[in-house]
Amino acid sequence: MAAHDPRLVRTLYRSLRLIRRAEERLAEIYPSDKIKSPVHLSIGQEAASVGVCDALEPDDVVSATYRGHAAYLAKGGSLPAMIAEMYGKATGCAAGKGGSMHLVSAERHVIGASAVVGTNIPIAVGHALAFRRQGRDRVVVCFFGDGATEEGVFYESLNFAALHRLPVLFVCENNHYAIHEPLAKRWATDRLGERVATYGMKTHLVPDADVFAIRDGAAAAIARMRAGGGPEFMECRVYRWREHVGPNEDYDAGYRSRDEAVPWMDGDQVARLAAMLEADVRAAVDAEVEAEIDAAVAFAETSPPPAPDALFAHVFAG
Ligand SMILES: Cc1ncc(C[n+]2csc(CCOP(=O)(O)OP(=O)(O)O)c2C)c(N)n1
Ligand SMILES: [Mg+2]
Repeated sequence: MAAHDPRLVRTLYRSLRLIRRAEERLAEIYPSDKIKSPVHLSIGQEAASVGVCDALEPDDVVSATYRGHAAYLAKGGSLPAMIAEMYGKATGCAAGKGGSMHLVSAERHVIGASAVVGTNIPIAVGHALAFRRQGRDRVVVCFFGDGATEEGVFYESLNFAALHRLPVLFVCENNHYAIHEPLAKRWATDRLGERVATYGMKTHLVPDADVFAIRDGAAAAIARMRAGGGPEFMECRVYRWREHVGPNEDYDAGYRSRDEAVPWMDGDQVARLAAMLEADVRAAVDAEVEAEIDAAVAFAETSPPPAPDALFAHVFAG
């Protein structure tokens, strides 16, 4: 296999490592009750967001879910604003009103997320329709989970996007579970790409969370989309290492075993890319990441809470 460009390895590693370490820190902080919202961690799943977002231009749009820390950060969303948001502070990316499930970054074109499964999909398609009508070559990436593919609106959105050849890359982060329900109890076949292909779009499967395969697949799809090739679909199989919601592991909860997780942990992309770097490069990245996280936590801790009258801003009724 050809060696990967060391600059690319460094870039992807930095993003993977930042997301991993930020979420590990959030998990440590969580029991203190400083974080005022539920947290759905992406630990173990980071490669999907990092690989895809590396293939995007700054102006491209990302639409994520309530499990959205990784996509928000991979697209360049501010870490201090993310942690402040989780603390419910005025400096949060949604002014402290949304919490972990509603990350947003207008500057980085991360559109507002929703806790309602599947609802970001038609909104992402709407953005792609707007770009098409404006004659712009910006693209939209829409992230969602395997459970979201069971929502009717997923299929309506595929159909509409394919019919109008809209520039949207649908990315399913298939972590094999919707809360505690495994795929085998939900789908008669796991051939998701084949189902999607019948709507008239190219589909891709990355079965092992390989961040380079995800990045290269996304880059090729996005280049075709910019040239008017219409939507594409990518399934990234990943594994959620922690509980569905919250900071802990839950291998004793009765719905899965640690044995199932072991091959995914052995294939961890953060460790894989760390091992590809020269020791001094890796140490420098790690130190930068820790300093960035320390500063972001300090920012959240010292930021003011929203003023009481902020309750009446951004509401429909006066
Ligand atoms: C429309 C809707 N139905 C049910 C729920 C409850 N719910 C929250 S997360 C979730 C699981 C979704 O699984 P998946 O799409 O695979 O995403 P994951 O949490 O695995 O990232 C469900 C059913 C919801 N939030 N919205
Ligand atoms: Mg899932």
